[in-house]
Amino acid sequence: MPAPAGTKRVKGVSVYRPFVFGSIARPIDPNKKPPNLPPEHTHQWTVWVRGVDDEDISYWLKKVQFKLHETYANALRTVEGPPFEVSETGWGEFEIQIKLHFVPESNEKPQTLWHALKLHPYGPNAEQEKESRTPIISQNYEEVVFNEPVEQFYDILTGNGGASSAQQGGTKGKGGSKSSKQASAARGGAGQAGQGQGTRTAEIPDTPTAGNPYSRQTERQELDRMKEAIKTVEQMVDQEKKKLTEREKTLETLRQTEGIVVVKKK
Ligand code: SLL
Repeated sequence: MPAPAGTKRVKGVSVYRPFVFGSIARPIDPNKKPPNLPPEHTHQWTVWVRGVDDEDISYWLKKVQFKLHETYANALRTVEGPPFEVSETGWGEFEIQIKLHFVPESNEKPQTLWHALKLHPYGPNAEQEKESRTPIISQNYEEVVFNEPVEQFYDILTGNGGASSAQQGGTKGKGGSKSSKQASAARGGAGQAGQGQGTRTAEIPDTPTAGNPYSRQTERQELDRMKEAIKTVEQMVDQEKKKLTEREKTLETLRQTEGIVVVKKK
């Protein structure tokens, strides 16, 4: 029996789409505090889900639900279109539940992730940053993986193929004024060449094109950058190891010459 329309899956294919989620928080200047704000609210913050480099992701992401701490009125905030973000004020840090709802053509269940809202500086420059009221940004990169997407969603994801996807692409592009051709390229599509009756393919193009940063070339560059970064980290680890060995030597010498008793911390 043939699969019902809209449920036939593209076998053996996984499509990845990157995005970022995170938050920015700023302390409220007590001298400029709006009078209607509860006195205990010390920070203003925004939490978001967006495309890398603010790329439009509304062709696959339909709706985002942010579940705030129960101390907030109407803790469940539903954002029906981009920008997928919520701005609030408050006094405390907490975990925000983020539920991603995909476009209906995807036939996919929602996915949930968590973001730890950060209000206070952390790390080595925390004191300085507190002093200067530096905004606290906490952002994560993520990829959603669509395993064996249904055909019509695959077409939307890749900007590939027939009239149906061009039409869907056009209506999905809430984000702005992209022509359907641009919108389709911006999808990171496999088949810019395959306007019309292209065969379905998950091939990544060799070089990037306007609006489509995903290519073998960018992939190679990214790998090179990672290799460089690994080298640097290895060098740093080596240096730290050397320092440690030196310190242990010095300690040993001190122990022997001064008769110092070293108390080990538990
Ligand atoms: C804490 N576990 O104790 C956390 C909870 C909750 C923060 C933080 C609510 C603001 C409002 C607000 O800032 N909640 O009153 O609407 O730190």
